[in-house]
Amino acid sequence: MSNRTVITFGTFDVFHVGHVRVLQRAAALGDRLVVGVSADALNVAKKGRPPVFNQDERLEIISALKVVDEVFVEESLELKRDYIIEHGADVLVMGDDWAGKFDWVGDVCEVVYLPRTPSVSTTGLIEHIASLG
Ligand code: C2G
Repeated sequence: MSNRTVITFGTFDVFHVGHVRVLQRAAALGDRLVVGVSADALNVAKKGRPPVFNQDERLEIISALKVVDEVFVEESLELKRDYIIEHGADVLVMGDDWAGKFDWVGDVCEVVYLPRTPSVSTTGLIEHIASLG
């Protein structure tokens, strides 16, 4: 089908190659990629700490990528279905660290979980950088 819209979500803090690969693979599943970037407050609620880069900076980074067509702030995980409908998404893509967690939106769109890129994570990078002293 033409004009297939893909939507994905993430914090994308301390942007790395795992992030760019999941976005490229998500974009390849359709014609248009919309990205919900987690709000700073959502991050504090989920992970107990604010991101290194604030939401305006993370939105600026994600919107500069050529595979990304549109970005918005994700305020709550529970609003996922509303965001999907609002952006007319045909498929939700998430990394497989979320496998099964968003199957409940399967009534409004297809749900695909992609394998994570091994051996790279924001937490690992923060620890690595801190260890450099
Ligand atoms: N990712 C990946 N490989 C890695 C690290 C991350 O494929 N080595 C993917 C994740 O699976 C996710 C995306 O990159 O699909 C963004 O990762 P995070 O910033 O860690 O996203 P998260 O904080 O889990 O936020 O609504 C859900 C949340 O907004 C997801």
